[in-house]
Amino acid sequence: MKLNEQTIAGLAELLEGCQMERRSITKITDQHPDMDWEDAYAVQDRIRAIKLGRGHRIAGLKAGLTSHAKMKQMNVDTPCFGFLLDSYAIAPGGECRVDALIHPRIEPEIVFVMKKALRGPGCHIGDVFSATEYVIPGIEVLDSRYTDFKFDLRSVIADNLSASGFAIGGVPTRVDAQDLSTTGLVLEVNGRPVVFSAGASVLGHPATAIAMMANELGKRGQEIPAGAVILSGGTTEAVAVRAGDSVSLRVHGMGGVGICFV
Ligand code: 0L1
Ligand code: MG
Repeated sequence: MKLNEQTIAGLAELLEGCQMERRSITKITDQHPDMDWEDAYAVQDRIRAIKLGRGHRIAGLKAGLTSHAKMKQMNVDTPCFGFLLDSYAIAPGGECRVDALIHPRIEPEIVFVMKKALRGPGCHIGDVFSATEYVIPGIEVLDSRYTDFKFDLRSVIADNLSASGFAIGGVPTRVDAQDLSTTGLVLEVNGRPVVFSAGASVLGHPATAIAMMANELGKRGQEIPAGAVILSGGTTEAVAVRAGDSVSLRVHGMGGVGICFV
């Protein structure tokens, strides 16, 4: 690690404050060019502690930057991992308030709900299959605390991967009921299909993202707990939304989920 405790705590307060006050900043590596991955996850861990201290609860985990479309859009080359809070959950068909956000974007995702804990290292896709209760469609709402979503990998890890909201819904489906790599996803905004993708856009198969997450957490002595809800990562680049937009995701064989921005 390159940063001291005090700097990590200060960065966590800064980013969390931006989220609370709906303001954006330039990426933190501009001021701290030496910070490394460990520092970035330490800032994220510190933000989680602040949120838990305020009475929020962890609702799940997220993998991010797991598709080449996303990596290209954000100019990064490695997936990364973060957490979801209970306050981020949006009921299927529910509303998401834009005035609480800086510059929201949405992503279509395949969500895994786990029945068994998973701990790396050495975790592979077969382990993910046997630990998964079901998969289900999900829409993630992103809201980077960095101006114009301009960040690098370390900065976005520290900012908990722009996490801000998620809705899951549709038909809970066995992970082996269909080939998730050839499963098609259609994201519509105001009834107009805007992005199309297949599960394979996430690292060849979305379960790969879950295995990578277990292995990455394992390096830090942590695991994916039984019961975890996990966003496996956007299958396409994210789409900007604004108040008045109604969005829906349909996933072949798994139904769909929709939300409105107000
Ligand atoms: O896949 C993701 O959830 C991406 C998270 C962070 C990058 C972004 O804000 O687009
Ligand atoms: Mg995502």
